[in-house]
Amino acid sequence: MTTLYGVTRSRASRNLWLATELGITLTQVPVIQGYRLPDAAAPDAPLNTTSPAFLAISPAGAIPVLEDDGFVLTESLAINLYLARKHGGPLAPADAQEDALMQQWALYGMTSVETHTLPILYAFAEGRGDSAEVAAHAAALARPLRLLDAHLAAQGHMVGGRFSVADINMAEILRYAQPHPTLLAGYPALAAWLAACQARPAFQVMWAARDAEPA
Ligand SMILES: N[C@@H](CCC(=O)N[C@@H](CS)C(=O)NCC(=O)O)C(=O)O
Repeated sequence: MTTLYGVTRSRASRNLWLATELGITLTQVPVIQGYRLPDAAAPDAPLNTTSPAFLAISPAGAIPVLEDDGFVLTESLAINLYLARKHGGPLAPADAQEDALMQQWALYGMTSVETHTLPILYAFAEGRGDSAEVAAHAAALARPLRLLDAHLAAQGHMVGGRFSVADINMAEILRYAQPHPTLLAGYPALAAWLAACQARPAFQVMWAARDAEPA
């Protein structure tokens, strides 16, 4: 059995999207972020990232976590790369070079892009969309967004000229910037690619499940 710990309103969304693309079933255990609860330690609190039972599975105390027949893996992008490789097909790397490129983009996305898109998501959710903090993160994104726009204009997709796990990983990272009304519009190839990714039926399945969860 393959279990995914994490509510859909978390980075588990990228794993759930991939699972639907792959046609595999992940048994989802909806562990919620402790900080979203009024009292994460209360005896009647739902299973959350501070629950001893969850920490016993993953001492890192963050979601998502994958458990695949006893094999435990953290880090949402590593989980996606593992699932893609395990199940194969066009979503997975075709050779060692594609594998390396998919890792390269995952690391770039996590270190150079998500560090700026996630604060933008939070700021808009908390009514701070016009803050200096958002402006600073938007400015810091200029170089990565230029790079990604040129890459997508030339290649159409992140790796191998086809839709793959690398597109899911980067699209989910960029989704966090979408509450910003103008940021992505200046990058037409990127914006068109992101719209196409999010028009995929598997994304829509994940998005409907996310919407069905309490905010
Ligand atoms: N780099 C990690 C980040 C994991 C992470 O921070 N997850 C958040 C939810 S998206 C979390 O569990 N936060 C709970 C907490 O910090 O207590 C990944 O991509 O999986």
